[in-house]
Amino acid sequence: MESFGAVADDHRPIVDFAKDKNGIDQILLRNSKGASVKISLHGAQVLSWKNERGDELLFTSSKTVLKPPHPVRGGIPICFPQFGTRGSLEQHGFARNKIWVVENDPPPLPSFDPTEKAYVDLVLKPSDEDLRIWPHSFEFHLRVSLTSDGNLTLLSRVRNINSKPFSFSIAYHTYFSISDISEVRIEGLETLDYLDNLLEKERFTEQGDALTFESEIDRVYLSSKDVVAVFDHERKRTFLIKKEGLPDIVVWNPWEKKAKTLGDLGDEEYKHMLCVDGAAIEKPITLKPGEEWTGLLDLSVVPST
Ligand code: TA6
Repeated sequence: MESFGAVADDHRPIVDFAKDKNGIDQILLRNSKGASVKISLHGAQVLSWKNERGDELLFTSSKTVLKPPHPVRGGIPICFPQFGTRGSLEQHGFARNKIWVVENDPPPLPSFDPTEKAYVDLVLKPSDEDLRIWPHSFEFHLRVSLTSDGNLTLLSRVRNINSKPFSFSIAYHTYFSISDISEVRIEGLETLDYLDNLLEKERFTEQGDALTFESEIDRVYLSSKDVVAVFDHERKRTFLIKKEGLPDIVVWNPWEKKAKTLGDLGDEEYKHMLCVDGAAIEKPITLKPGEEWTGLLDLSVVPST
């Protein structure tokens, strides 16, 4: 398993590198208060996000397969260039099953203050095989940051590298660790329309109060506000999901019956996870040659009663 060496001193964030048991590079970000984020180059998948007390904030199944081409059942798999299944692409696209590359000289980002964040820049460019499956020349630049306050941010830039125009959908399939699905509610989705994946993507309208959970849920909420809150009553903590360029929110919990069909999820583990994903699904993003899309996902945790 990986072991990271450097120790954050009182003044600067740390970026450290190691390899997992399959020899795949992982990056560990740490801030001066002791919070941390771990990312695998396999899929540029965030595997862990811990607060300064060392509490794990993301869910990872005890039965996950930590070996490509399987995406890890947990953390934050990046679903690109599509969410769901359509055409020749695999479920949720190929980006989460590819090895990304650390980028030392990314395209410049305005008004970014490196002194107050631990961050790593990763990039995915299509292989010849990818171009056969999805014939569009793109670059996906991803900056994963851990702020001095312990927020986890994913800043994505997808660029059309002089290919013909193409469209993509995207979702950051975020598995939040929760005390129990019966203790959780989501605020910020009230009165929104949603597509119900359990009912052939039929369109419905959410009622006027917070979303709670009594059974399997698999929905794409449309044109949501740029802040959504996930309250965990038992743990007295609230996840805040802030986003830009990501109009939709996916909410997914497989519940008992579906959980039993997932070989990489424990039968009872559905109780301790909830996916609430910043996404752009209903209206895929179209890029002309040379155009670039930017999306930001900013996750934080605040105490709540
Ligand atoms: O809406 C979320 C969803 O599409 C569910 O239908 C379920 O398939 C989930 O993603 C997990 O997908 P995965 O390919 O990671 O097993």
